[in-house]
Amino acid sequence: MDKEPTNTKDLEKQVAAREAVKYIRDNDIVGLGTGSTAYYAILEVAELVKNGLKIKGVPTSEHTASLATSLGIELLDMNSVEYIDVTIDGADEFDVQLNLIKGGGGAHFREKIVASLTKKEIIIADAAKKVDKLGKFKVPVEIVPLALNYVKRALTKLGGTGEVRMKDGSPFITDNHNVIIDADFGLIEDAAKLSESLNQIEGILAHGLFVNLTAMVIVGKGTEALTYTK
Ligand code: ABF
Repeated sequence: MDKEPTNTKDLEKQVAAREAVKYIRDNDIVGLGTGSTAYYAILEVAELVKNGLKIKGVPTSEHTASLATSLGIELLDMNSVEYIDVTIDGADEFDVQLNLIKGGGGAHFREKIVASLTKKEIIIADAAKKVDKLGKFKVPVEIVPLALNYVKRALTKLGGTGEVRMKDGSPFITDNHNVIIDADFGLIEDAAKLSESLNQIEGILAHGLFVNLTAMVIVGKGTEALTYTK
């Protein structure tokens, strides 16, 4: 990817990223998100490190880990921290309650662990990610392959239909060596309730509904940064 935006949407992502990094302080442990929006935040964090801030990063994917390392950001394993001060990550959709659908990039398991460790979870997005009701974007569900057919039937009972995510003609395999079903539940009336139901299904490692995990969402709109809080 280019370090400088080449279109309006990427400019909006950079605008949101530059606003989000204002919340980072010296000696912070920073969760590093995954995706094309979080990419701009990682570039900004690398600039802070170059300017002398003593920041350590916890990556949410192997891709983010290699990008951050290449930019000179020292990384920590999520098992080596008891909390993360600030995380900056992307999302596929967010609503007015700051509930999210994440996982379009297949990283939502590690993103959810990092978010659960994080004191201030900041989501950055372009304006198109804001929705009245979650669900137009299908809910990514990471599944242990051994349990695939059991989980697929359980999802159907919950009203969610979907097929295994494919990439280049084969099942997409996550960093954690699992597969993903992008489950279509239609527009979701109660994200918290559906999240709880999905949490009960054995064999699901993580799903992409992020409920009550987000402190704020920062949206780039043109050259302006709009901040949504609860
Ligand atoms: C990651 O970035 C995922 O959770 C989410 O699905 C994706 C959004 O990607 P992008 O920023 O490229 O739209 O956080």
